[in-house]
Amino acid sequence: MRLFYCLELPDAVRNDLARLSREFQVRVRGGTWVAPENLHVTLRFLGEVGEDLLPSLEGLGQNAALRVEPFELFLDRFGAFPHPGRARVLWVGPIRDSAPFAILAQQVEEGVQALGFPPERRLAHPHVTLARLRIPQDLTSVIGGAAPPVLQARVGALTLMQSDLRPKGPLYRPVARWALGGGDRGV
Ligand code: 3AM
Repeated sequence: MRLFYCLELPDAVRNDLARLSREFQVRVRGGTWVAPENLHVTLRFLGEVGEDLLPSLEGLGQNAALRVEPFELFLDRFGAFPHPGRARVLWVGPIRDSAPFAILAQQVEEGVQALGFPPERRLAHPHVTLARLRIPQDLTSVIGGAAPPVLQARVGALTLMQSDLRPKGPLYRPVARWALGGGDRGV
């Protein structure tokens, strides 16, 4: 199974992001746009994983989720990876660093490395991918010309998500979900 840890977003925030995405779709050609129901914040991509690892991955998620209380993630800037001048990924994210996000990401990273996953070299950067561009584009003026987003998402849980790749786009299904700071939200 293909898995990743992520933060799910409230419906209202996904709806707002979907509207912003549609505005960009008019101006940016050649992108693969993330479906509104799939908009999320990735913490750690795991890739293809054997089912035998699930209990360990679930224990890890539970432990990590206990380390932080529910928090507000601001989504107040547009950006691009690797950079706007040569964009491959268009995203929305916070202007300021998010300490709870960084703690969660670090907990998960340490946990997966302890399970034998190779280290993720890049620091996890909180973002919601809106689009991926097969051919890199200069989005400097598109991003610079857009009114900054003013969104805020209440993050109450950590999710282990399964991704099934299909020709019409991935299908995401939560495998497990843990309330931040404890409690039980189930799936
Ligand atoms: O939320 P984003 O878009 O940053 O790009 C994929 C997405 O991240 C990423 O995992 C998230 C859920 O699919 N992803 C997909 N394949 C990947 C890979 N081989 C990958 N990240 C790293 N390596």
